Formats: sequence, C-alpha cells, structure tokens
Amino acid sequence: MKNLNYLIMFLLLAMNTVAQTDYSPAPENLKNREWFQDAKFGLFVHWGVYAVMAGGGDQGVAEWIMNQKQIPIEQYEKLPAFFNPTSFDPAEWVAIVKKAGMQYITITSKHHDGFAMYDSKVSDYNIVDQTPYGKDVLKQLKDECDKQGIKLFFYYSQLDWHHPDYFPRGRTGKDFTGRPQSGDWNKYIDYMNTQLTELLTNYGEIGGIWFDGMWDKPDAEWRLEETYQLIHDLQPGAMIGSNHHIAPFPGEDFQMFERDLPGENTMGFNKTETISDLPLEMCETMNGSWGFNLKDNNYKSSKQLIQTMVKAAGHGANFLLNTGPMPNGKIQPENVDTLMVMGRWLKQYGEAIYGTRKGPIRPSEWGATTQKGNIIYVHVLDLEQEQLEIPALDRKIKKITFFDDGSKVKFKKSEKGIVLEIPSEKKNTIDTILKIEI
Ligand code: FHN
Repeated sequence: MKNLNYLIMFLLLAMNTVAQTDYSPAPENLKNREWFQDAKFGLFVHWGVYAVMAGGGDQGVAEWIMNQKQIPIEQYEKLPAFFNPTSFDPAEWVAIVKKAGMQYITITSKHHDGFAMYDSKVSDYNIVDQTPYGKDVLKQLKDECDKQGIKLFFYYSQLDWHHPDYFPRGRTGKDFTGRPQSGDWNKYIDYMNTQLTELLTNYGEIGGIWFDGMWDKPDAEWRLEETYQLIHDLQPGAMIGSNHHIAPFPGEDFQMFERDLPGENTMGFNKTETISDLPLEMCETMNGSWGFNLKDNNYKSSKQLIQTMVKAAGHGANFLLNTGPMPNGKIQPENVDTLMVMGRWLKQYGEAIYGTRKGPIRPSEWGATTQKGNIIYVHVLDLEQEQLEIPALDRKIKKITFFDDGSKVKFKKSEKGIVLEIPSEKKNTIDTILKIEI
C-alpha cells in the first residue's frame, strides 16, 4: 500500500513536470500559424557586413566568408567600416516584396559572424556602433513593413564566430578566429537571450524568430526551453522555427527545410524523415548563395522557382525565397526581375496557392495538388503524355475544369483511380492547373 502511494506521488510529480515543459501555443500563436500557412510565400534576406566582400571571388562563399577564408576576428572587425548602404530604401524593398506576391520577410538580425544588424545594447558589435551608416536597418524595415502590411521575422544565428564565450567551439569558427581557448557557455546563452529580448521588445509585434546554427554544436546545452519560453512570454504570438535539420523540439511553431522539399534530402542537410503537423516552410536560394556573391550567376529560372513553390505548396509548405542584398542596400536587379515574374504569375494563379493546404495526392514527378474547401487544384508541372492518371478521391467529383479558360476537363474512372485528359493545346508551360470541384 505504502509503495502504491509512493508510485502515485511519483506519477503525479512526473505529470507535473511534463505539464510544465509541455508547450501549448497561445490563441494568438495558433492564429498566426493559420495566417502563416495561408501566406505561402516570403522573402528571405541574408544581409550583413560580409556583403562588402561579395563572396571574395569565389562562387560558393558569401556570408560564410569569415570561416571559409579563415579570417581572424581582428581582421574581420575591419569590415563594418566599409559597410555603408546609403541606397537602402526599405519602402522600395517592401514594395518589391508586395509586387512579388510575398506576404512576409525573414531577415538576418545576426548571422554566424556574430555581427548584429540592429541597435543591440548588449554588444557594440552592431551596425549602429560600428558602421559609417550608423542606422538600425531592422527598425527601418519593420516600420515600413507595418506601413505596407507585411510581417517581419528575424533570423538569429545561435552559432557565433565572434563571441568569446561560444566555447567549447563547435564544428566551425575554430582556432583561426583567434579567440582564447576558454569561455563560459552559459554566459553566451545569457547574451543570446538578451539579444533576443531586444528583438522581441524594441520592434513591436514580429512574426517570429528563425533560428539557425544549433547544428554547429548539436550536443550542447542550448537551454532551449528557457529561450523558447522567454520568446513566447514576450510575444505569445511569435512563431519559433529552428533550422537544426532534425525533428522539431517542443516549443517550436513551425518546421523548416533548407533547399529541399519536405521529406527530400538532395542537399544532405535534412537529417530527419519526420514531417511534423506543424506549419512547414522550405527555404531556397535564387542562385547558389545566401549572401551577396558577385561571381555566382547560377540563377534558377523563374519557371523553376515557381514550380518549386507549387510543389512546396503541394507538401503544405511555405516557400521562403532568398535574396542577398548588395552592400549599397539595393536588391540585385536580377533578383528583382525574377521576383516580378513570380508576382505576375501569382496575380493570375494565386487562388490555387494562397490559403490552400496540401492536396489529397502526394506531389510526384508530374506535379502536385493543393486544396481549399471544396476545390482541389491539380498542378500539372511536367507531363509528356496527354493523359494523367491520379488516385481515386474519397469524395464525389462535381466537375473538373481548366483554370486557364474554364473549359471542362474530360475524365473517366480507371482501375487505379481517375484518368484526366490534358490535350497539348491546353497545356501551360509552367503549370497547367485543373480545378476539381468536390
Ligand atoms: O549556414 C547557414 C547559411 O549561411 C544560411 O543561413 C542557411 C539558410 O538556411 N542556413 C545555414 C546552413 O544550414
């Protein structure tokens, strides 16, 4: 009997601990998750003092230049003096974003180089104190986003190649930085939490925090629970996501995939097969670089990017498309051109993307499906033949039409499902959309 009492007491205590660590999102967070899934398309911005180096003449180097070229902190600290983006016009950036049909921006507040692109008071290694420009770009961008109705998320690198207390070091930012071989890890986490507090208190309501860099020290004591709790206490609606490349931890509000569709791993980053029930997001580059790189002309075509966005939507994932602004503050004209093409496409076909959720048929070689209410959108992206067989649907089909001209699609039942007739003259070079009313 005594043992049973102990057991009950232990179970109650354990349940209590679980209840404390169990995160249940606030109503405003749940609302933002819905908004996020409806929004579908955002601009990722990698901007920092590394833009001055423009990749240093190498194709694959940009925001990683400090680590790739083994630049000691003492030397790298000279870079901010050259960063003077006098042509930065936040109103222009946000107008581009809107014309592209994007609904939000995620911008680097601090990348792995440790340099804060905002007015941080906890360290003077920031844009206001160290550059001739002397102004907080995040503040200016946030004000403009508020004016034009765009949400702003802050990317924050947990990995830091500059802070001495980021110790023991991880996989990157090692001895070349010239930091002492000692440091207080907990002091670093405190510093990070103070910077996050700044970001969550000085910029009004933000969309959320986009973490990156945990992969540098996967086994470290990141005190995630404390950090996530802090963020949600400061702004319960702020969505937390982390690019740790593994399954989401409790407290995270969305799951992200880097340069791969959910479930794919062509890049070697995505080490998990877990696709959670959280909102999903895929991020992608326009060329091969995140930060500005003068030598990287390996641009993806707008068709390729639209098709990836469509496939992402078919997986239920947002598409966060990156640009690395130039050191003068302008977005590369090549990137603007691509964004305008995407915006025009979305103006015409946005109905089949915005506000949808993944459709009933898993994306495959030929394309993807999205769904909104009683409409299933079949996006035919790559089809040689004039017939497409899709699995049977569990709802009765009322009618099927081509999105482009509203004409009826002929279809018949087959052994495996439904065969849709898609004559060549009805095909659209980017995405032939069929609307199935159920
Ligand atoms: O190392 C970073 C990289 O610079 C960039 O920020 C991307 C964006 O997803 N994430 C990291 C690599 O996983």
